[in-house]
Amino acid sequence: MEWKLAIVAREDGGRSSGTLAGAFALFNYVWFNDVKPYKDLGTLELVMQTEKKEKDLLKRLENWLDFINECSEAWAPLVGQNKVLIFSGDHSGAAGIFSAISRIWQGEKIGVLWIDAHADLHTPFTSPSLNPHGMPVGAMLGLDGKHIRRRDLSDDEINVWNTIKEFSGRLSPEDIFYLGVRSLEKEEATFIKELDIECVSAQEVNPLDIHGIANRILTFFEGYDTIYVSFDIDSLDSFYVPGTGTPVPAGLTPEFIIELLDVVFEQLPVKVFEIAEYNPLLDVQGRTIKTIMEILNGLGRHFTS
Ligand SMILES: [Mn+2]
Repeated sequence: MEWKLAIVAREDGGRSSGTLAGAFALFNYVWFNDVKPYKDLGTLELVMQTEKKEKDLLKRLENWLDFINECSEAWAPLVGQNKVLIFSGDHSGAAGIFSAISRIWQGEKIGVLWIDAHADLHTPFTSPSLNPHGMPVGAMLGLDGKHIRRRDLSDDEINVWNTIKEFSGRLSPEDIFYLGVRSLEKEEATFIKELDIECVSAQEVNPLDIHGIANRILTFFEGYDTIYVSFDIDSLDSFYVPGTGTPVPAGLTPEFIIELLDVVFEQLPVKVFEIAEYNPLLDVQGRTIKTIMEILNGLGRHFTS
């Protein structure tokens, strides 16, 4: 099994344009600056959805569903048995990535380590913003949240949402571990409580106890065959990553992420590592891409084929 590099990206899931450019900027940076070992990884065919931003919820859900289907039907077969480093766009793309993972490693025990300032657990019933990038985990878990809904949906909207849930793969609440969460809406907090989802918030992270947290993650995923690490850069403190749609202060440090993921990559069968939500149009003096490259450099030894 070798690591490959891929761009699997969309940006209609968020409010600001620029996350598609972000996926390409990371790829170009690796390519033109000869960043090892990443430049030497073979690249997989890209999946990119360039639909312009829609206001209408039904249209946004339909576009998202198209992306998810392309990931699982056209892209998944190209992955073969390789491992993939993915530069993605807005975080709604994760539902497509997970649909592909569910297909590729069908029958295996699959776990998700979701590193993010947000839980991305909303549904069209509960979301205040209606941005799909706040809903990928809601889709993967097949949630509705009608009992805590902010609105009713039309029959067409419900049909598309049901299809999105069906095609986003099958994730159980006991198979996902949240790290770095610190900006929750009340509906998301309710879901985490009701579904008893494992969550280590940013406030609970003691940077001096990396091994304590690493051990919790390793114990949680004991016996799993495939781990998907979905890394939303806004899990990091906003100081390090101004170039993202929803920066949040009081987050993780790059050093912490490097040391923690070093253990995770060493000890767990990580087969997909996704870096999401980089937006170069919002960056300040290249600080964000520097942070991301620092993290990639720190983890380089795990990606040599
Ligand atoms: Mn996210």
